[in-house]
Amino acid sequence: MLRAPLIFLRIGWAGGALFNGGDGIELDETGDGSVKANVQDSSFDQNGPQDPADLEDGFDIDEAGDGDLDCTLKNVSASGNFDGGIDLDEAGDGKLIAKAVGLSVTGNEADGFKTTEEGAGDSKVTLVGSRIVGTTDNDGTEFEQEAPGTMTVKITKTLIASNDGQAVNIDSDTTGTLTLKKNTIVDNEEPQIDTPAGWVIK
Ligand SMILES: [Ca+2]
Ligand SMILES: [Ca+2]
Ligand SMILES: [Ca+2]
Ligand SMILES: [Ca+2]
Repeated sequence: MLRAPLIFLRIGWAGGALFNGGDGIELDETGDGSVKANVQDSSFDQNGPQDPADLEDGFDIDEAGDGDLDCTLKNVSASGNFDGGIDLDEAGDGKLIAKAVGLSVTGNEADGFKTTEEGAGDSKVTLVGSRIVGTTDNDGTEFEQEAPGTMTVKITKTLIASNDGQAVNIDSDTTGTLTLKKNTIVDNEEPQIDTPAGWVIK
């Protein structure tokens, strides 16, 4: 039996990508396999100005077809990018798992931290001890989920402040649970927490 291929991305020890014209990191996977990313102590700042009609992100992973996207970020910075800070997309069959601890996302133009799950599969997002501050033209965080599947978002000990949009924008056509504990959520431009009808907020 053939095993589905796996792309394993590992960046650490003061790695990263700074001051690039395009994305800091862009990884597009389109086959049957999964993407597993483990990134720590790295910075993806000030990227993306090259094409004014298509500005780009600090850290951008797209997974498509069968397979999962599983991304862990520890002590990562994605700030001052000309589009979004962190942008994780899973499509087709498979689930999205995103965990960020000590993430610092400041002064990006678009969403600071965004995840998207499409097609069959669940979505689980965990954000701990992080700073999501000062987007200039979009939400602090945005989490998207498409049926079928369920979604769990848990945000703990995180500052979400002064973003030019919503603090937490959940766009889901399925049920889900948002858990918020010990966060500071202040001075965002639009109503600060936005969840779909029927969601459970703890
Ligand atoms: Ca795939
Ligand atoms: Ca997939
Ligand atoms: Ca999926
Ligand atoms: Ca789904």
